[in-house]
Amino acid sequence: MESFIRTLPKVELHVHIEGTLEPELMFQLAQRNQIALPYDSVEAARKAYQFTDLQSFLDVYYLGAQVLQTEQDFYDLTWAYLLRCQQDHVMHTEIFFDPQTHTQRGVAFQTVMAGIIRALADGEQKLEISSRLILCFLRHLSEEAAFETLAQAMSYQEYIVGVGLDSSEKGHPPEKFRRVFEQALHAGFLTVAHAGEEGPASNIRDAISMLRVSRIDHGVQCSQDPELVQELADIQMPLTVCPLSNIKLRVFERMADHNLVDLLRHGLCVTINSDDPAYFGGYMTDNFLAVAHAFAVTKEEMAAFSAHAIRASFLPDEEKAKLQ
Ligand code: ES4
Ligand code: ZN
Repeated sequence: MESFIRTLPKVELHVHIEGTLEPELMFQLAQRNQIALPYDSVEAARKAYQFTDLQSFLDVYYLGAQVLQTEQDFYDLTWAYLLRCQQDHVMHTEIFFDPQTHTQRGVAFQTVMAGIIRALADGEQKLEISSRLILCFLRHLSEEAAFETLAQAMSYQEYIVGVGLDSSEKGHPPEKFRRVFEQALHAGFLTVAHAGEEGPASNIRDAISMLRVSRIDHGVQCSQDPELVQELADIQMPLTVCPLSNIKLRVFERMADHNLVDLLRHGLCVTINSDDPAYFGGYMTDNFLAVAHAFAVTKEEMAAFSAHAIRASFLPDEEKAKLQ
């Protein structure tokens, strides 16, 4: 099983590029940009990555992102992630980025885009890894701020396939961004949203009905609402589940308590993803292995997670066919 998982061709649909910032690169960039970090060493940073819930993680994640200043920083960040994709047999990846985390600090939208896009182009050329970019609005910020960010994205439609919603779920329901998503959909962006990570199952229903999402990010709280689980199976709404993330943020106490295998066996389009691998202790292969270790799953079931990800990706059908 272990070697089967290592070489299994994978597709990642839920990774925040800022969440791939390893402490080693964080220290390198802090030095390059003359930015002080609240950690004495790489080891101290890793030791500080102990979270009790989503917010306790987000505080650390936004702090780390401050070292990202120049186009080259965003290139280095993205390139390092793509090299990890190569190791993990990730053939295609759909990457979230949080422009507001950077524009709020005075880093230009253009700087963020240019660095990421250049690395993704190199990834296609040199590593044969295909990719798409999804812009996430920070849901703890205002609707107005999201509209401003969407306006900036309009000149990059060639490079941004969709928009999403991340950051603090509690107190910031999908409804808050209904009008922003309407405008994004009208402009031709696909939509996704983090929903039912630590927020209620109703957020999943509302993301589908109000934000017209093509996928639900996380979605594991659907189990609170058995009728919703059946509907998700009926409409084959993809869930981008992040097993190690859910353990680190205490959505589930132990991997054996996770519901992704139950949901898979119930016929849902479940996928496995890494979320913020530098903070949660593992990339794609680590997430697949953690699931296989905790459950009596077959190789066919593990392969189904990959098949679902191909189907749920935003690639055109011809490109999907090549991955199968
Ligand atoms: C995130 Cl795990 C998670 N949830 C919500 N927003 C996020 N941004 C980065 N990681
Ligand atoms: Zn996420």
